[in-house]
Amino acid sequence: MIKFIHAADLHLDTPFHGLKEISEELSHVMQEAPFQSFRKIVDKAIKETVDFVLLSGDLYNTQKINIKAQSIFIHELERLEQEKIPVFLIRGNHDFLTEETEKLTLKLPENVFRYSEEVTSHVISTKTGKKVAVSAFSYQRQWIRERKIQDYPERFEDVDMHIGMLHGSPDSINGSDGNYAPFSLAELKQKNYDYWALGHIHQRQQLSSHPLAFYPGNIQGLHRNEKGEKGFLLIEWTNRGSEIEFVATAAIVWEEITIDLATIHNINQLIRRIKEELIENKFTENYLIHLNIQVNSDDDEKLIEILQKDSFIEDLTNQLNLPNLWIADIEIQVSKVGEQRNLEELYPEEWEKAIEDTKERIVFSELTEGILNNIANRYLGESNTQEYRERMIKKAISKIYLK
Ligand SMILES: [Mn+2]
Repeated sequence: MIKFIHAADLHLDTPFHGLKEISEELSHVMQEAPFQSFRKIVDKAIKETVDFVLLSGDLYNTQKINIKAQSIFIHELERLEQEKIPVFLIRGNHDFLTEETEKLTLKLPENVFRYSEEVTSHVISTKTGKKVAVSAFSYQRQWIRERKIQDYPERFEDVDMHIGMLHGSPDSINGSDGNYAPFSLAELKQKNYDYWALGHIHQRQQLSSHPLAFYPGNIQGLHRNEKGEKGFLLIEWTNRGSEIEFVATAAIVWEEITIDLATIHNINQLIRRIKEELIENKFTENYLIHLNIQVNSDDDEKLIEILQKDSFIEDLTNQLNLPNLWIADIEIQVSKVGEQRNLEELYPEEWEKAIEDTKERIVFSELTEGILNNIANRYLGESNTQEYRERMIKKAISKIYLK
């Protein structure tokens, strides 16, 4: 049996700038969160006495060198070195290494195999004498449009297990946007490897069962679109079958709740309702909550006004009084507009067309230039996707009705 850990997308030095506006404490907690998650991965590697650890790219959030982040990361790798656990790592599109940044990169401990931009293979022997080959490459620039998959050698015949590490996205998920070392399932299959340790896509998923190919997802949710448990995969592999276990390590989990204001008549009821919802879902400790509030134009105006105040998040957090639970933001969604004659009814075709036009990336970008794009990137690390544009348009429509 060969036992190993597969993690990816550590994004250790993510800045979480905008969170300072919510709370200093939260900003600090979030900055520490990816490191804490990685520490737990190392703890588990040692506890389980794994044969090796695979880190499939985006170890850091940017290619800018952050000495402190490097030092903490290396300190953890040294703990693995003391236990004689080898580490295989690659750089991804976020933390690609150039000749320039290489000069400022701290030396990694002896147990670490770091890959260069050429696909190369390292072979090790595990404690029980099993031979394992690991083939991989690192990014040296942000975008890799070549099909690097074609440079991977075919499965070595003289090893017990052959693993491919690849930071990239498959054609099936990627569509036409092949900027991240695109590959197809057929290409993976052709290599005849035993396991593909993928990285880049932050949503945990199994891409294939023959060969085994997994994205473990990132180790800490970075924004509200990265909800739920985050962590790594622990694999016990034999050539007859494998056990693959997901282990949650994220220090803070992003979640979302929705409250309907229709049955709520005062602030105390609202706070109680939110608290109940959090407790019911067990979102009580180490959670960062995105709160949706559905309102109707008939709902109490004063209550809606309070919800829109910047200070409300802080007041609410204090009132909830749950340890290590933060409300990240409040989104007011207008579900009905009551009796009021609205634009949508008065000019249905124009309304429809305006919304459709606005959904287009270019129109949206022009309209929101310097406002939404900046805020979104700085605040939540969001990018200008279809989903994001639709959400922002919905939010803007709510604002019209709420005045
Ligand atoms: Mn990533």
